[in-house]
Amino acid sequence: MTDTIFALATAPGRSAVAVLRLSGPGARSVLEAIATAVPRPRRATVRTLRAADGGALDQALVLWFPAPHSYTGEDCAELHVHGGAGVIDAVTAAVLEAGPRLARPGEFTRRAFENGKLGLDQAEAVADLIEAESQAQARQAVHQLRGALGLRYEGWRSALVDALAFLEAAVDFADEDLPTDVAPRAGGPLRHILADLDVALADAARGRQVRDGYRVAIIGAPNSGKSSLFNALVGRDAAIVTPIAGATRDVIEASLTMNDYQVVVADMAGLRDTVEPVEAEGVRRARAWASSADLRLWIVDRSARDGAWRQAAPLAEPGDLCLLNKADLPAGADGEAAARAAGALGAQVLTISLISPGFMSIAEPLASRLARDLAGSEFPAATRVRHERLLRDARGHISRALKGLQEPELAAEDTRLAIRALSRVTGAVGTEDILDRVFASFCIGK
Ligand SMILES: Nc1nc2c(ncn2[C@@H]2O[C@H](COP(=O)(O)OP(=O)(O)OP(=O)(O)O)[C@@H](O)[C@H]2O)c(=O)[nH]1
Ligand SMILES: [Mg+2]
Repeated sequence: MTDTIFALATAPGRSAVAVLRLSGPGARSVLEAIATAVPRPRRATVRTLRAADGGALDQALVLWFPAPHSYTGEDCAELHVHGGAGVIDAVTAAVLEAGPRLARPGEFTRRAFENGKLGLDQAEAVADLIEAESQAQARQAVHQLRGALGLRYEGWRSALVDALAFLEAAVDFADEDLPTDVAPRAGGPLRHILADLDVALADAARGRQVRDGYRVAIIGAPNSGKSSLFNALVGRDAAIVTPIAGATRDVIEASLTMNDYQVVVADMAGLRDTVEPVEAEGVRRARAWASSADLRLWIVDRSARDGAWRQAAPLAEPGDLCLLNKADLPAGADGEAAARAAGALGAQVLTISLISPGFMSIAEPLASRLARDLAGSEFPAATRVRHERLLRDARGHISRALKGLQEPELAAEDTRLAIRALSRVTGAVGTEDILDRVFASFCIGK
């Protein structure tokens, strides 16, 4: 028997309306205690909420969702009260007195999952939707919440079950006069799914880039203007800018929205060989962050002639943006040398100046780079590392099954393992520890 849980579902603080939620077998008796009677199902009804001593607490909108037609699948109620701390506290006290306990983070959605209202992928989408900062993140999460991701996995799963039927027939009726080519018939569907999974895996990185933010690293020699660029991008003096080389040591991250996408930009230490331990650690962290970033803005002091730009060259990748900065100063030899190296690598080269506003035109190339990398990625088959890992597992098993079709028993076992991996994405097969991990990231009241 489950207990009855209760939580504030809206953000704490002053607001026009606050929503309090209840779920569980005791929801009905709570409404009877504080709202006199239970309203008609799914009809917004105005009621005076009262404390146990009969004192009026608020004039509220009360909603009643009897099981199983509710978010959690249990008896649920919502109280839309005036959003002041005094009202919320008083109503909370009255509700708790009537029996329920406070909900843990994500507990409503966990109950919805356990009662078959949502797949695990959809429960994850609920959390993503609440966390979404950009519209692209929200679109991706809504699509997943509506079941699009689960449907794709279900399609693959059922095609695998078809393939498994051939393999099992070959095992079960090995001694009877079944056509000899029954196991190889599993090959067609298996190859088809394998190709689909390859496409999905290639797209998985983009799904994560939308969900977690597209990571942009600003790299370059000390004093080249990295912090100046960082401040210009984030629109405030977030990092210290000085003429002294080696000013920035820590990796400083900031999140911004660009063309509907969430972008995480990082300023970091200038790359150079140094024996100074703090700076050396900064350089190590900068290299690590930059090499796992989705894009690098490689900034070069075009007026310099000391060759310091070379330190960043090994980190640069095709498609990165190389920015020849300080175009307002007379050109040194470094600008041209760096431009040649970057061009040879397949990086795009732009000349800018961060102190003359007219030269600062990096927003446009950055936006088109984002569009190129992320467009069409809003509905990928994997939006979390968890999905990607399971896709990879399934792919491995299918490819083994394909190689071993002459031994249908082993191929059948591999196919079963692939089915299991895909079923884990929606939680059709799952273990407690995965559930605990997924729901731990939720906020209370959801
Ligand atoms: N003339 C000129 N100076 C610039 C330009 N961009 C940055 N600077 C100056 O160059 C100096 C270094 O700039 P920062 O942005 O601190 O450089 P950094 O790459 O972050 O330096 P470190 O953190 O030490 O690695 C500062 O004095 C800036 O004002 C530019 O386009 N033209
Ligand atoms: Mg700096």
